[in-house]
Amino acid sequence: MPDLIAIGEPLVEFAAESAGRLGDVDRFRAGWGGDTANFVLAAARLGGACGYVTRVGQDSFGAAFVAMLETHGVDASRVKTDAEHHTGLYFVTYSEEREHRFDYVRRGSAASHLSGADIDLDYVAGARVLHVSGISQAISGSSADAIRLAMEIARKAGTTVSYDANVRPVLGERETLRRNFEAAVALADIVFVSEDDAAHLYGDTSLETVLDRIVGERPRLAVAKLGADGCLIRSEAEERCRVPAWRVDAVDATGAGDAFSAGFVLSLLRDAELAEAGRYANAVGALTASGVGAIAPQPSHAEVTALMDEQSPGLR
Ligand code: KDG
Repeated sequence: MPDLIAIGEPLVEFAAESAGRLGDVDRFRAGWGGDTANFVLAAARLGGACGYVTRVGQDSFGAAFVAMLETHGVDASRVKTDAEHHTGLYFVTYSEEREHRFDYVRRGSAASHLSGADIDLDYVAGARVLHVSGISQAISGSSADAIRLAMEIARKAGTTVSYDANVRPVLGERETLRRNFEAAVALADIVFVSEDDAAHLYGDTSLETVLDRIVGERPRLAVAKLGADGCLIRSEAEERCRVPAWRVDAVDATGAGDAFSAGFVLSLLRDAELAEAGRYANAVGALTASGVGAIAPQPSHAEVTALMDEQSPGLR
């Protein structure tokens, strides 16, 4: 049984190799993305025992995705192949100012047909951590139901529930995304948000207040991912901890937040203190942002500790 499982949608990724709009760029690097897939692969690369739950199409993409999971040691026994629907994909382009844009081909995808029937209760209950996200909820009503079921099972079984808001405005109305977020917060133990997530859901409300409100509900931890500014952790013990970022040359932030969350959760599983988990997660996110694509640049545990030792000897 894996320690850590995630549920959601994997995507074939085409990441632009130069700045420009879709249509102007002529070279794309093919890879993999999908926020929960990014999470689970990052955790596996860092040494975690992981499993993934999803539906892929009965197409070359689906078969290649399963093979890729297996190559990385991720349990794919709960990945179903759907003969009727395709595996989703997306293009990543960016402007000269490094503003990223995602264009998806995912409507009606195999993963958007996830439902409660795809959730193996014992698999969820047997894991130490379940990780899901706002994207997993937003891709369809049946997927949102499946996520809710999995979170409820995890909660009853004492499996830690990790939830990343990952708000994608293109996937739904603000009200629906906020409802999904609040439903998940009521069932989660650890909640991750970015500044953009918080701003889209709660407008001008300060990030500190958003974190306080989250911890005022059920979660014992709320973590704001601040990219080049590191992270801010709020615990139920009313402790606030700001952890600065490591210095790297960032090239492409796609998936860096998902890898951050994986590093944070894995670090806690390894009994790290909060600040230590924040430092480790910042290093995982920073190294992921140093290469093109969501999954290809994800670091190993040794690469993460090497960065930490190089920039702050003796302090992990
Ligand atoms: O966090 C990165 C993800 O957003 C990216 O890999 C694609 O899952 C994706 C999505 O739905 O945006």
